[in-house]
Amino acid sequence: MKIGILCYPTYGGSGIVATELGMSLANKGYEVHFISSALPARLDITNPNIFFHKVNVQTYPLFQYQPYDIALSSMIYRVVNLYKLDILHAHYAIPYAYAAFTAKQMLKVEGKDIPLVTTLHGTDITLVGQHPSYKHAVEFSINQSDTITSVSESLKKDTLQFFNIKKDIQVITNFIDNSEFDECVNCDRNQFANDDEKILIHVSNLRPVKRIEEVLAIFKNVHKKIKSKLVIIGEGPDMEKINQFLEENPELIGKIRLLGKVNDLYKILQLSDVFLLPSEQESFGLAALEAMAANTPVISSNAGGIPEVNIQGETGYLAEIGNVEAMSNYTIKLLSDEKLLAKMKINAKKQAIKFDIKNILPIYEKMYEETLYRF
Ligand code: GMT
Repeated sequence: MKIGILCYPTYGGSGIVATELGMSLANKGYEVHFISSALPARLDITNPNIFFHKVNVQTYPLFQYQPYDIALSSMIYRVVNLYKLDILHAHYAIPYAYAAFTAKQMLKVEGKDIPLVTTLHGTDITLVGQHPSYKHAVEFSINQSDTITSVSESLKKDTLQFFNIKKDIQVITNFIDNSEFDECVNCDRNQFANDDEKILIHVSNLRPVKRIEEVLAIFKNVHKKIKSKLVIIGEGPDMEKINQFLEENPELIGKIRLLGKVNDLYKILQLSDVFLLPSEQESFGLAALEAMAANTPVISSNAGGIPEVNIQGETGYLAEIGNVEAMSNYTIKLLSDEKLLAKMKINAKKQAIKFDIKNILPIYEKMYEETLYRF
């Protein structure tokens, strides 16, 4: 089967899921064509079954906004024709489902067509997609997809609540390749903390929805009771809030490490004791799953699909969105009880194994086959 994957190339969750899915399919012998504005961050282009097609946007002074979606539709149309693709898989409704629909119309004029799968990832439904300036086109293009999948039950529910969707939505969760989380060799915990200190970690794109100010507030509370350090990985618009916090809390300077984007994320997760995820919205929480695969329990909010991944009292603890006190108390409880921490680390890993790529990839394969069969 020849599959075209349309995705964002950046470190965001949807791009990572699309890339890891495509690479796993390529390893199984599928021919996978990535269509994106840049080479996806984790894509191994040396695999002979993987092809990358860059969407070229020509800039022209007349345009205040360059017409990316037209260039994208054009590229999808060209790749489908040139490489005789069997199926298209759009990751994130905006603009991928819409651009793929347009490409399908171009093909139809020539008496051809191709089935389209759209995977909804989260903010395309819960945040951006609902905005009046996008809503109608998003709803239309989701309904025009031949198969719709969402990454959690919670996102499916939100999609059905916010949009008038006329087709079934299949839930196929995020996944993780546990083989990439082998025992940590040459891992030096002392790079981040002294032997008597615990390591708290947060990984995100530091957008407002991640509530970095709550990560900092939780750490402040925890640090009063437990010797600890906070490691923050990622870059984004709310980075400035961290500096502001340090200006207001100079006693914590040197206790918080901001690492930006890193290549050895798994290694650092494996060195950590607890992962903080107080998000306001989270369709699934891939970052939490990555932490669990690295034996790290999660203290989180109960937003969106997080409770489908982080299990209360088993793999970590959850509290109402915004309840910093509860999340702080849970973290203190966990970090001050070595037995509990050891047990939750094991439980976290067990949970990550349930979401292993080996279990989820066959669901995607079956979904492609069924889509082709129905088409
Ligand atoms: O979390 C982000 O802001 C990135 C975003 C994306 O679209 O790239 O992630 C979303 O998709 C991930 C993969 O399916 C999910 O695990 C994240 O929970 C989801 N983020 C939100 O819903 C905020």
